[in-house]
Amino acid sequence: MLTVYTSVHTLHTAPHEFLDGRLIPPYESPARVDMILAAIERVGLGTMLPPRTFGIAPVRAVHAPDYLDYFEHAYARWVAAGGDPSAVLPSTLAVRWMQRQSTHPLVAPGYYSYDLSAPIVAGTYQAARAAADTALTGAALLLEGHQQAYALCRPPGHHAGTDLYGGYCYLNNAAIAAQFLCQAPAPRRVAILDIDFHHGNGTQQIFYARPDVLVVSIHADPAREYPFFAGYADEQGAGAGTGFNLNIPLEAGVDDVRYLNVLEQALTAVKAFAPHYLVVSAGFDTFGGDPIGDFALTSAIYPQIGRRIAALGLPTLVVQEGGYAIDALGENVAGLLVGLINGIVV
Ligand code: SP5
Ligand code: ZN
Repeated sequence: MLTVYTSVHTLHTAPHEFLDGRLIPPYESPARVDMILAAIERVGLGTMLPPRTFGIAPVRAVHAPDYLDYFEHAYARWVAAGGDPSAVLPSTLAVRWMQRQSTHPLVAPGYYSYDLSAPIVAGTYQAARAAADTALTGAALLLEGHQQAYALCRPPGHHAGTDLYGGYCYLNNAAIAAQFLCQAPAPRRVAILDIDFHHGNGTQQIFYARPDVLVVSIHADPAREYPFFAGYADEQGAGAGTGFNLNIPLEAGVDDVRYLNVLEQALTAVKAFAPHYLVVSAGFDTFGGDPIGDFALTSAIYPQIGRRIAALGLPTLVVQEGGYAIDALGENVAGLLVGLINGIVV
């Protein structure tokens, strides 16, 4: 499996996050990547490539210019204005009938983010850009004829929308890669399958009115789990995109048998769309041991998920999203990748 990776992700290390009123150590940490790298080496999964640099254009194809300008300069401007140097985190959020713009360095974070779990530190922008380049490199490998690639992205991306960040996500790596695949060389249909425990609200928003990108997400019912305010089954797309967004919200305690059943349903929708490319937003917080998930999947399921995805026979880019059971994360990721390799139809 061609794996795209760079150590630039270490420039992003959040000092903390807020959860249920408590300031706690971040679940999303650089150690996650160390575990994944170690497992990939252990299993001997093959070639590791550094990302190429694509510049800002493919990022701008997904995210708003004012959002990118804010994000690039957020930390320096925050510190210069007297914000705590440990990280950018807003005190006031723009919600519902209070959505006027503010460019004040201490206030803009509350306009561009929607929760208190995505702090910005000095290297966050650079790390997020490197993660986007990592996903784009994986997409380029598909365009060059490779059947599969794995983008070891960090920070993750699927909660980031066109102009909004949160949930440990700043730039939507999977969406940026999918958009890149849509355009080159001719118009193409791309399916995104999101198997992170949490609904991919950012990805949904980015492609909600688009008929050329199918978004399918299997996740914890938002009535009970993050991101709470999106991810219901009746969110099916808008305008020309109606029918091209499929949410499959699930109950707590989902086990391997139940999950594979639901996966079949998701894969049937992907197949019916007949995409040219598949992008998988791969989160591993579906694992039973995950500290912030409530599914009951075992490590044995990930190779089976990989096999079934590969059986679609589509050029497939796997983009790393969540997964916080650090001790099992490497095994689970490697399991998915091994399943993908073994499932290739010849
Ligand atoms: C990329 C990704 O997986 N982001 C997830 C962000 C989730 N942040 C909020 C977590 C809420 C957890 N609540 C349940 C705690 C159970 N002990
Ligand atoms: Zn997640």
